[in-house]
Amino acid sequence: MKAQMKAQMKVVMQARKQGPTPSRRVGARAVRRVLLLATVLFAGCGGSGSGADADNPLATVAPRAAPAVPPVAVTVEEVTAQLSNPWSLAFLPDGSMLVTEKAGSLRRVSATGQVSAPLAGMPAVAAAGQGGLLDVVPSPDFATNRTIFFTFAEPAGNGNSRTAVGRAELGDTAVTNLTIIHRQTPARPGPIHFGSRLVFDRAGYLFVTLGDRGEGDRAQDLSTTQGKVVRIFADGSIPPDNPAFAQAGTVPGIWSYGHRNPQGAALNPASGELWISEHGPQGGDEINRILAGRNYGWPRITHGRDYGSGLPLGEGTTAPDVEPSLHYWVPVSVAPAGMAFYTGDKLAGWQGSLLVGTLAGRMLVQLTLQGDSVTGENRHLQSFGERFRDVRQGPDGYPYLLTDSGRLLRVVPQEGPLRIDGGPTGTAGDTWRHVRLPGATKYPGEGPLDR
Ligand SMILES: [Ca+2]
Repeated sequence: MKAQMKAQMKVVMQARKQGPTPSRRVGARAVRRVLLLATVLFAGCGGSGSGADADNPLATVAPRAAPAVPPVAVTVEEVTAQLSNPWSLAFLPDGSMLVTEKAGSLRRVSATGQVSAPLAGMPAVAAAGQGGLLDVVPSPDFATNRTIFFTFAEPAGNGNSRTAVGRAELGDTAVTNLTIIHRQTPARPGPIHFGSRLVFDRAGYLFVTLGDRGEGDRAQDLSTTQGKVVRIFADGSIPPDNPAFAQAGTVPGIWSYGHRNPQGAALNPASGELWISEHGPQGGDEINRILAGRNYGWPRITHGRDYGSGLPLGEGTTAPDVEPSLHYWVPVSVAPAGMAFYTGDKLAGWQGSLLVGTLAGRMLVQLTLQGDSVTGENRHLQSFGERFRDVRQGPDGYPYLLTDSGRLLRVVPQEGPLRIDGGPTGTAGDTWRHVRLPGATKYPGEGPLDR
């Protein structure tokens, strides 16, 4: 009974960290420029330790060098606020967008912010907790085949559900020729840790990130696809050149394992390799470079702690057979969600960065990179109080964001005077920006980030 209560408490706490916030619909608004609030630049704050220190997890944070070019301060323009728990954003060749809403609707959004009615022909989804209609991406050949791919929590009877990958042809008001090309195994009860992101690589392989469904040990068990990244062809078949594993009973399709709940993924434009974000437990959120056949550790090897008790989990933070994360957050979870590599030139100092939306952290994280190394972390848009669910680069070269509150936002340079000593105390309409003082751990009056 005690164990059951503890398990329920874990689910509640995880849902609190990663789950939805109530949707909010506001009256119709035209596209308008909204200088909602200031930005926060976080440069050069530094954990400088090397090696693990169990009593001071911050000491394990890799040094964060200040970027050579201080990144430009940013604010946002609101494209629309008419969405309900949007989860994923996909740009189409004509400049319009597809947006999934977690309750099950797929909508088209025009470049000027007009939101369509839900498209007909989409499957029923298990919309509860973290489950529902999740990712959407166009086919690499969309211009000729009008095909889209999406993930969703699929009802599987007896209160069970599983992450599934659908493929369909996109019309003006409906999708047609729906096929389910991949299903996570097995279906499980409970509304948590579905993953799930879809990424095509340059050769046309399709990566699917799959969560552990709240059963961490299954992430190390290759007889299930819980806590795995799988690689399939666009018709759902398994590529013959996927990695081979020694473990008996391995199910087909596995590309990598030991993942907890990867809710962000993108193809690195420099290397062509898959990178993902994943939620840790209490602390230990990660950015990972995904290599064929590798073990990413969960729940054996993690920087995260047990929910509630704060006790260390597993065997430690490193192991010879486990691929270390490129970047991780301790002791407080930022809850990383959708992410995108920024290749545009609209934001000075941002080109070549990895942009990561965060939920509990309520900020846009900009990770500066050198090759496959993370060299710095800048934190933006903290004053908005928004949970940033997805990040994509638009065809106009600006980053676009989805928020759990129902907004689609475009990130643009911040104009106006610089104010060095500010904290996140501004209100909508502020025209100044905040800069975190070098070395400061937080602003005077700034609350904890795990809200
Ligand atoms: Ca890991």
